[in-house]
Amino acid sequence: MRHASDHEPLRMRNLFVDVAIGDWVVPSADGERIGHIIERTSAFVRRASFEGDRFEADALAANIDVVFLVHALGSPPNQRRLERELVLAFDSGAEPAVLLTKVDTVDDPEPGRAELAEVALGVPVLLASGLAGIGIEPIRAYARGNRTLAFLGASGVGKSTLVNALLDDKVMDTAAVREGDQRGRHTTVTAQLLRLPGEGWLIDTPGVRAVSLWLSGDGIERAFADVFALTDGCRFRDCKHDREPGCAVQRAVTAGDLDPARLSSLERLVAEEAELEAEQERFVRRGDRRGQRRRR
Ligand SMILES: Nc1nc2c(ncn2[C@@H]2O[C@H](COP(=O)(O)OP(=O)(O)OP(=O)(O)O)[C@@H](O)[C@H]2O)c(=O)[nH]1
Ligand SMILES: [Mg+2]
Ligand SMILES: [Zn+2]
Repeated sequence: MRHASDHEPLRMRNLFVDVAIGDWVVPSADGERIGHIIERTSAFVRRASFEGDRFEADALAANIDVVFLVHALGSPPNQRRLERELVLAFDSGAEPAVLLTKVDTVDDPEPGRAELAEVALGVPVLLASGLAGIGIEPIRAYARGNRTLAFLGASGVGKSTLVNALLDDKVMDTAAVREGDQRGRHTTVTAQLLRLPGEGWLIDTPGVRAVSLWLSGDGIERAFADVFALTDGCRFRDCKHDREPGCAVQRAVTAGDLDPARLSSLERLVAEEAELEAEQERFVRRGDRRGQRRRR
């Protein structure tokens, strides 16, 4: 059995096998291909792309224990992006945490932290700076018990800089973000699994622009537990939370207890998920028909 992080096995990537960083693979008898992938304990999976009618999953990391959703302080807090990431993180089977980097770039991290913590219910929010060496130990503590951590986030938020701080070594290349919009330059191009000093493993991933949903388990329900809790108070069981009388969700919006943007975000994600499920059904049916034709 070999770990997909060793560069050699990664080159065995065969067609139609979706092998991700962190996967354990069994080589074929001739050692040329991947025989099979050991069942994953967790995986952070997004939809491969927005466009086209291709129904494809993209596993960003597998067999992780803790997935850190990395955002940079100093850039405008992006609640909508974090919500999507949390859905995928809850569905991954790993434990989610939010990691706010570049704490050295702001006078007061509190406003940015509070805004993101608002949508990260029951999820720890850590502050750190890879460059200034702040908040490194608490991250390392998550690796105790030889656990595997993974960093996920947009390009330029400072994932690799943190990796270097955690490893006490410049293992990963980093590059300056663009002036003005703080966008990264996609410096990290392949995911890497690295050994942490002492114990544990760390996966650095290339920054991803789009976080499209993949088929969800209870990720949406968990990421939006506050809104789902409200729906219990709606008068009608089939309430659409739109203009029905006695809607507890709309009541919360009116009272200022629920951000209408968060509600729209939830609706968008539910719709995206429904579309994905419908697409999958079409895909399965097409597959069935093809199978039947072959049998005739
Ligand atoms: N001031 C400050 N700058 C940081 C910090 N962390 C990273 N940076 C800078 O932000 C830029 C991008 O950092 P990277 O670590 O390469 O970002 P990344 O998330 O790995 O980006 P990709 O590999 O493109 O996904 C670099 O210029 C870093 O020096 C920090 O804590 N404070
Ligand atoms: Mg990087
Ligand atoms: Zn309602």
